[in-house]
Amino acid sequence: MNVALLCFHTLGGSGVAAGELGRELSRRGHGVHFVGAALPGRLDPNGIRLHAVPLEQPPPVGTQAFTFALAARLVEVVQHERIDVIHAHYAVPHAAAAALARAALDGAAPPLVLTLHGTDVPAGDARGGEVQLLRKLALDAHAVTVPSAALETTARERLRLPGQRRVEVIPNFVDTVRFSPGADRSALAALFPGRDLRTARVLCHASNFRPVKRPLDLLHILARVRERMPAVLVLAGEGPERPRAEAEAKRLGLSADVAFAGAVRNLPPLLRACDLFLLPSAHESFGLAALEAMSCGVPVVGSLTGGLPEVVEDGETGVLAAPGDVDAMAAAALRVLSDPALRGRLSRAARDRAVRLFRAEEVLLRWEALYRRVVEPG
Ligand code: GMT
Repeated sequence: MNVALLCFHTLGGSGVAAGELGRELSRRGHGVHFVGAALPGRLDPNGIRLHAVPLEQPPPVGTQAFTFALAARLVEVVQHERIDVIHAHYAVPHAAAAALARAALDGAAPPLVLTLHGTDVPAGDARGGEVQLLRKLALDAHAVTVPSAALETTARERLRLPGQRRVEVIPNFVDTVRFSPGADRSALAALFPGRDLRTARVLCHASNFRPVKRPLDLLHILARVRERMPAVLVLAGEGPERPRAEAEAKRLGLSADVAFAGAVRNLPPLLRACDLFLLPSAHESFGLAALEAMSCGVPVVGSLTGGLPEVVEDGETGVLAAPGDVDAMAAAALRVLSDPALRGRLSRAARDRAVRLFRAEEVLLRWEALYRRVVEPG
């Protein structure tokens, strides 16, 4: 099958998920065509085509009209590459551009699969026009998917979707071979040069540092853990809240114990080197970073919110507490880090859950079945 994938290329869960999907589809012999500004951050171009659409469009299209340029490119890609299915990750701009392209292609338009990732579902107080547009996109798509049952409920409610509009839960997945457990801690050497970390516990977090990730909570958790045991924190990723996080680390006197690793392309060696993954977000529709940590055998302490409990089994593969409850998360982190038997049990269960429920090979079968269903309905 030839699949046109539209997604964000910047670091962030939806782009990572779409990139991993492209990689796996290509591995399985499908034609993979990304249409967008760039390939998703972590993806190697081997065997994968990028049909580039510069973010900055020259006049008269202008800088604000990326959606239009994306739709125009998609029309050409469909016409030249015998595309069987368009898969848009995130409603705006990707499904919006796909809908525009499909309108222009008319009878020759391939079916559209829309995957909602969470922050593209309108907030409870969103304007009526926005809800109406997103609702129309969801109703017109040939299939709508979400990564968690929690997001299905929210999407149905906020978009006022009728019962007959099927919304399929297809979880994000992880390459359990690449993201595997191991004892190698050498990835930490460059982050804490000259530091002997043999007795220190290593906490870790990866995200795009948006406010929803509550990055300051990470530092407050570390501060509490540090009162009881030597510990350091590795923060992977880039985003708008990073400067505030750096300032808070300094204010708390933690600068030497916090490493800002920036955008990390090769995450598994870093995850493997860590004892605990933190995800204290205000909200998560899934929590792909937590799944990748679990696949490396790293337990998770995070927020009891959205779809995260569908990934992290509370008490079995990590510990979840109310978003913002730093005391509870710090207490959980201390419990796990000071009890090797408990940490070992959570670690094994985390890896086991990732392999059992979220293995790339299994989830890919569901994507292939869904593509077949929309390409050859009935
Ligand atoms: O969490 C982010 O800031 C990135 C965001 C995105 O849209 O790229 O991630 C969302 O999609 C991911 C992939 O499905 C999920 O794992 C994240 O939980 C979800 N983020 C939120 O719901 C806040």
